[in-house]
Amino acid sequence: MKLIIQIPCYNEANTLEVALNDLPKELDGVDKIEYLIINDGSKDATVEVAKNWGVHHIVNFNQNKGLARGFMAGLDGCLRNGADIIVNTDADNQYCAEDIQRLIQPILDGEADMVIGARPIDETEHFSFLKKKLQHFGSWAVRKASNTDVPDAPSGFRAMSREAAMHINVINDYTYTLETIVQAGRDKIAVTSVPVHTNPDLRPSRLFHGIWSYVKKSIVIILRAYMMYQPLKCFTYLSSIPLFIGLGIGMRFLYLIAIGKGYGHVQSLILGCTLIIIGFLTFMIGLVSDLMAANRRILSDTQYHIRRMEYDSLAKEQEEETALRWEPHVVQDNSGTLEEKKRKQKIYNMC
Ligand SMILES: Nc1nc2c(ncn2[C@@H]2O[C@H](COP(=O)(O)OP(=O)(O)O)[C@@H](O)[C@H]2O)c(=O)[nH]1
Ligand SMILES: [Mg+2]
Repeated sequence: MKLIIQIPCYNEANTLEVALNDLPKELDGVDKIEYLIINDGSKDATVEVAKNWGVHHIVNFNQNKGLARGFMAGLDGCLRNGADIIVNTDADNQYCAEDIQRLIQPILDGEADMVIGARPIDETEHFSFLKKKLQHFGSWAVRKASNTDVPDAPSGFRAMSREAAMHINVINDYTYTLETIVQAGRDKIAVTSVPVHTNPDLRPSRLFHGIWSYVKKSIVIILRAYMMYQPLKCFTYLSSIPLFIGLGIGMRFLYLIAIGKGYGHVQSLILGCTLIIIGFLTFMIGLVSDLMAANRRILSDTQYHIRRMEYDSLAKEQEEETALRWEPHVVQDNSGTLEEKKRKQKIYNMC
């Protein structure tokens, strides 16, 4: 059983070493632990700190691409290198690394494929009152959208089985935390949560740029993810509003005609008809989106099988290679087709 602990980093030279020093060197039920950092175009000495510390893998972006893409690139690096379990934690040492055993236990026991570390949000001193409320609200919305019972959805401290990681796709650029839970819940991946501890704050959050930008981005991410998975339900709810108002106005018009007072109410007839048409078109968009969602399901199934074939053979190659040589190596950005990835894989082997 191989565990890879990944840490997304953007300008984390000051705190990364503290976070790395706290990581466990051995765990029950795990034969091998490796460490991977994702350097997302840092302008400081993040990579040097990671190299000097001796992390096994560095996924390197020359330019900042955002946490969500960094997270996905990290998963890619972990899967290539044969991780059976992947743990994600933060470079500012926010999460207590001693809880990693607790985090991976449900996966080792075969009870879950994704485990989210739930922080004691109300007891966290450096979270403002508003941030605490927003985190609770975000978690509630994610629970509704994902049909799971995750108490702390924005938590970045999480463990994933190899299988779950191969199913995950993040399409927004901001954060992976909310979307991955909606995806996992809707794809019927077993998601659970365990309580975890946090460490004192080493620096302020870089992702929380004020209430409104946080709320706006979170709402868009949750709605988008929900629409991807439940488009018919979503558009049916949306279409029902103009449809019922339009029908109400239309009935009133018919009633007025019936009692001989229809004259002079043509405007309400036009409004009623317009609302009914809008409602009908919205419902039709729901039907089309539902067909697209069916296609997306087939595509993601195909992607999963391709990933499985690719990652399993790459992981085997990596194992043979690292048996000959052990030193930190740089994984380049590997977006693109399977063939392109294989070409890049050669570059990666030579680094
Ligand atoms: N890849 C990547 N990671 C980032 C970026 N911004 C922040 N991070 C990392 O995401 C993690 C959480 O960021 P942090 O500022 O602590 O946000 P918090 O979770 O709100 O406390 C840290 O490990 C950061 O280094 C980014 O633009 N790209
Ligand atoms: Mg933090």
